[in-house]
Amino acid sequence: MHLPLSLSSDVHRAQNSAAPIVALESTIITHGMPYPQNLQVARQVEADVRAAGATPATIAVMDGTLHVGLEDAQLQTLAKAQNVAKLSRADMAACIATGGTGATTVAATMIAARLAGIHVFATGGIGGVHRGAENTFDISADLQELAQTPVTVVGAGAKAILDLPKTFEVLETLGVPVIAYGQDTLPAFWSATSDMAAPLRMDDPARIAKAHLMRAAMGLDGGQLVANPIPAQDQIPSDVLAPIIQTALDEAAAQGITAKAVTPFLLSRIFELTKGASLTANIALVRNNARLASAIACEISTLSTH
Ligand code: PSU
Ligand code: MN
Repeated sequence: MHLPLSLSSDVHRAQNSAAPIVALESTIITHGMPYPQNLQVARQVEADVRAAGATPATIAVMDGTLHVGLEDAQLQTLAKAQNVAKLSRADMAACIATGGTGATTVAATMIAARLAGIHVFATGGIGGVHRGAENTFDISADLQELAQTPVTVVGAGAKAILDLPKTFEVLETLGVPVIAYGQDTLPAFWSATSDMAAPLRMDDPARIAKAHLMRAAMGLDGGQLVANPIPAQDQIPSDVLAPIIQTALDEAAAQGITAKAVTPFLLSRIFELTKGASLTANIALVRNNARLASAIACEISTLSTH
């Protein structure tokens, strides 16, 4: 079976010259942020990657084709679209096979990045173990993907709507390296720090690049999670957010929100309850992650060609 995979002209050019490429996801555009900020952020993050010396490859399925690198018109279509599918490992192939359109989550973006030979991917924060997972069993497929697909994912840790200690326990069980960038504690998405000690710490993109390549040299499956703290001036302290997250969680439970709808519901309620402050912080952290991912991608391409 032939896979309809389309590279943008920029990504194609970068691939041919072994230049650094950074994968970007599209669920954050369709399900993570409201229009029109989602479109502005998608364009801004691509510009941040270029300014840092790498080529951006935003990934999505459109009309049955897996796109690695989107043209601006395609970004606009996605940003404005209603009811776009949110694709993960389970439903990505079915969407492509049936000619559908869908945005890629962290898991699906990692799969596409691997197919296109891209080593590094920037997002906001990965999915993980939801609070109350002992009853709902709601654990993001992002975690299993990190255990099996060799892509280094740069995020501000996992989203703080989750049960963060359980999320990091599962990553440890799955053998996923979690590397805090520049600090000893794990970041907590909208907040730069937490009381959780980081399993690994690195202060330099070149080291992260070497660790990525060493895993490949050892034949280890799976990727790395780089937990990059939001810049201190952009963060929202966790004690300010805690009651707001709790309100959003209570509303989700009362309204019977389940499965894929949980994360988008919580993010949009927290946006409303913080009067937009959560979105401002989310934008700052995504841009920060795109810059670090670009630096890592540049180091990987230097190390690979010498
Ligand atoms: N980072 C953000 N906002 C988002 C996401 C990441 O700043 O909306 C998305 C990613 O696509 C991630 C998904 O894979 O949230 C997690 O969804 P779930 O909890 O349903 O697995
Ligand atoms: Mn889920």
